[in-house]
Amino acid sequence: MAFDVQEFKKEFQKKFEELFAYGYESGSKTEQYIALGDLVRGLYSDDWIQTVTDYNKKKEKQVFYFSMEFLPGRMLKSNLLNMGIMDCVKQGLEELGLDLDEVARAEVDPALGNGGLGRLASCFMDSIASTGLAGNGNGIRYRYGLFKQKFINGYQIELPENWLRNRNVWEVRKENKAVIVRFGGDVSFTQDGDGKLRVHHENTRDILAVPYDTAQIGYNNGIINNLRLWSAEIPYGDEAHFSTEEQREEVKRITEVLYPDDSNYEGRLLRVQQEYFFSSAGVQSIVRYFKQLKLDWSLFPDKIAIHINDTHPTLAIPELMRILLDEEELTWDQAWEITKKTVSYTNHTILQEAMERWPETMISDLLPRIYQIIQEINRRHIDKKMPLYGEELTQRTAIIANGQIKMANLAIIGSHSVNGVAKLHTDILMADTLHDFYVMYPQKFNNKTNGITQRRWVQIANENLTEMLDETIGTEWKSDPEEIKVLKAHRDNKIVLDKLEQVKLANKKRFADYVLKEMHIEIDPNALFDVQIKRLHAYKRQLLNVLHILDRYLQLKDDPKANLQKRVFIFGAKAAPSYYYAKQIIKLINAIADLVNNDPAINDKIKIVFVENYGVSLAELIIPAADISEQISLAGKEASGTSNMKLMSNGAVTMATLDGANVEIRDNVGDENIFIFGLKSDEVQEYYRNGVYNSREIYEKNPRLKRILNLLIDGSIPGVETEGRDIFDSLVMYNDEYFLLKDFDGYLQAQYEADVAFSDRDRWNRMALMNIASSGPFSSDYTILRYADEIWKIKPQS
Ligand code: RUG
Repeated sequence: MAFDVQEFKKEFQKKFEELFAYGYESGSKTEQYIALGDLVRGLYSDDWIQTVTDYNKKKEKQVFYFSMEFLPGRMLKSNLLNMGIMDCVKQGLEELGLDLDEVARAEVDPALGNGGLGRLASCFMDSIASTGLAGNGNGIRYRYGLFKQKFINGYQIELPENWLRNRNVWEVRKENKAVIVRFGGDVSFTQDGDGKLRVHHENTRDILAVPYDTAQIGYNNGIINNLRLWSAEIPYGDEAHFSTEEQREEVKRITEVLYPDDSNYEGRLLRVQQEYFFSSAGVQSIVRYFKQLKLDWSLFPDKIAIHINDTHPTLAIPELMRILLDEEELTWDQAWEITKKTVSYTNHTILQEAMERWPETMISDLLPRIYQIIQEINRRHIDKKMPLYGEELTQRTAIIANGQIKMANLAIIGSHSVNGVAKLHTDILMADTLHDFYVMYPQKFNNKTNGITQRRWVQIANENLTEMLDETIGTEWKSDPEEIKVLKAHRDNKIVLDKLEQVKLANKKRFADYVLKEMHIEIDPNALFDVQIKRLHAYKRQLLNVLHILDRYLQLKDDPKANLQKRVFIFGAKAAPSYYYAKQIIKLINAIADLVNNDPAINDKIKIVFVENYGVSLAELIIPAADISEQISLAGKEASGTSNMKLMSNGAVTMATLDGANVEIRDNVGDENIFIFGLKSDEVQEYYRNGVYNSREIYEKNPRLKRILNLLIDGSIPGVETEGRDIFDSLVMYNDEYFLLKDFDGYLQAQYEADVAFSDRDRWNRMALMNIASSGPFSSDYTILRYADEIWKIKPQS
C-alpha cells in the first residue's frame, strides 16, 4: 500500500482532532492508539470492499472457519505489517514525537480464547488471508474474554477482563446482517395437499444475533477477509417479550463470557446455548449468501466449506440440515449429501474429559427441532452401519447413548474430513481414540500438523532477530518461510553466531526490564532462560519442571559452589477456575519462587518468575527471550502444541518428550539440536494397559527423588501445607497419573546436558541457529494451504 510519511502525519493529526477535538500532543496513549487504529481502518476499507466484491463476482468457493475461540492478540502492528506500512507509520509517529510501540501497547489484547486452540484459529485467519484464500472466521463476540489472572498470596484470583472498555477500533457492527436464533418452543408437523410434510416451530424464544466484522488483512497482497463475531441482543420490536430484568439478562448472558476452560467442560447449559447461537447465526448468514448466487442447491458444497474447530461448533451440522429441510424443503438425502460434503472437522484432543457430551434432555428442551434431526441422523447411521459392522462396533459409534449426545460422533458422521493436529496425534486417533470410526470411514481421516505465523511470532515479536535475518539471508523468508533454511549455511560462521547471541541478549534484557518493573524481581540476562508457557494442566507437567528446580535447589543448599548453570525459570499459565489441582500447582510454584528467590545461599543461581496474566502479548515478550523451551507433557497427551513452534522459531532449544508436534520438530531439527527424554507414547499406552506402574516404589527406591518429594510435606516450603500434601499424595500415593516420577531421571539427565551445551557458547548459538533455520515448515501458511488443497478444495486467488 503506497503511503507517504508526510501524508501520514497530516492524516493522523487530522483524524485525532476530528475524534477528540484537541491536538494529539495532549492526548493519552489510548487516544493516540484509537486515532491511529481508526485511520488505519479507513486505509484498508477499499481493499476490504474490493475483496468481497471480487469473491461475489467470481462466485469463488469460500471457507468459513467456525471457532468458539479466537486469540488475535493486539492487531495494530499486525495490520501495519501486513499492509506494508509499518516503517512509514513508525517514522511518521517518530517525527511527531511518538513511539509506535508505546502507542501499540495501549491496545487491549482481546483474550477471546483459552490457549492453543484459539491462537491457532487466529494464526489460521492470518494465513488464510496471506496465502490469498477466500476464507472467513465465525465466532462469538464475548463481552468478557478469558479472566484476568492476579496472584494474591501466591493464589490465582480471577478478575473480569473488560476488553471493550475503550473502543474496539477494528470491529464494524453490521446491524443489517443480523439474524434470529431460536431456542425452545414446540415442534409440530402438518401434511400439505401435495403430501409434503411441513414443520412448524412455534413459541420459540428468539434472540437477535448481531455480527461484528473485523478485517483479516493478507500480507502484502491486497486481500482482506472477514472475521465475523456474533453478539446476542433483544430483537428490535420484540422488547415486549423481554419485559423483565431476568429475561433481558438471559439474552445478555449468551455472549457475556468465554467459558474459561479448554479441557474440562462443565457449566453446561449456557455453553450449549453459546455453541448453538454462533453456529446457527453463522450457517444462516452463509445460506443467505449462497442464495444470492442463485445456484442450484446441489452446488452448495462447491461454493462453501464449513470447518468446525473442535466439536464446539458441531451443531452447525444439524442446523444446516434444519435449514435445508425445513426452510428450503430439500429431501433428507439431498440435505445430508450437501451437509456432509460441506463440513469438515478438526479434533484437538484425546483426553476423554475434553470430549463434549450433552445430556439428551438438555438438547431436547433447548433445541427441540435440532434434537429431532440429531435423532434421525443417529437412527439412519445405526441402520446403515449395523449390517456392515455388527451391533457392538456400531453402537459404540452411536451419537446418542445412555442419555447423552456425543458431539465428536456427530462431527465425524456429519462431515467428510476428520483431522488431527500432529502426526502422532492423528495416529493415536486412528489407532485408538477414534478407531471405530477409522474402521468405518478410513477415507475421512487425515493429518494436518499445526503451524504458527512467523509474521506475528518473529517479525512483530522479535524485531531484532528479523533485522539480523534480513541482513544475513535476505528477506525471502518473510514471504516464503521455508526459505529460512538458507540460514543453515551460516551454522559455523562465528560472526553470525555472535550476532545471534547479541539478539538473544537484547531480548532477554527487554524481558528482564519488564520483570524488574512489574514484579520487582531482578534477573540476570546472562543466565539461561528456561521457559514453560501454556495452560496449567496436569498432563502438561509443569510439576516435572518444579521437581527439577527443587533438585537444583537442594544441590545448591548442599554445596553453594555446586557447578550449575545459572538459570531463570519462567512460567506463564492460567488454570481453569474450577480446576483445583492446577490452582494448587500455581500456588506451589509461587511459594517455591518466594523461597528460592530470597534465599541468600542460592545466590541468584536460580530465579523463578511466574508472570501474571499470561496471554498473547506477554508471549510476544517472553518467547524471543527464551533459551530453553519446555515441552514436557506425557507422551501421547498433548495433541500438538504450538508454543513449541513459536519458541523454536525464536531460537530456543526444545527440551521435550516425544509428544505432539515435538516429534516433527525433532525430525526437522535433528537429534543434536534438541533434548529428548522420557517415555514414548506406546510405552505409556503399555503402562496403562498392563497396570504395573507403581509410583510409590519409584519414590522408595530413588533417594534423590524421595528427598525432593519430601520437601512438599516436611514444611521446607512455607505456606503450602495443604497444596504440598495434596500434590505429594497425587504423585506418590495415588500412582502419579502422568508418570512424572518415571520420567524424572531422564529429565534431569537432559537438563544436565543442556547445562553443558549452554556453557559452550558457540555450540549453543549453533543449536539456536539450527532451530530457527529449521522452523520454516511449521509456518501456518503451509498448514493452511494443505487444508485448502486437501480438505476445503479451494485455491489461492490469482
Ligand atoms: O491441547 C491442544 C494443543 O495440543 C493443540 O496444540 C491446540 C491447537 O490444536 O489445541 C489444544 N486444545 C485442545 N485446546 N483445547 C483442546 C480441547 O478440546
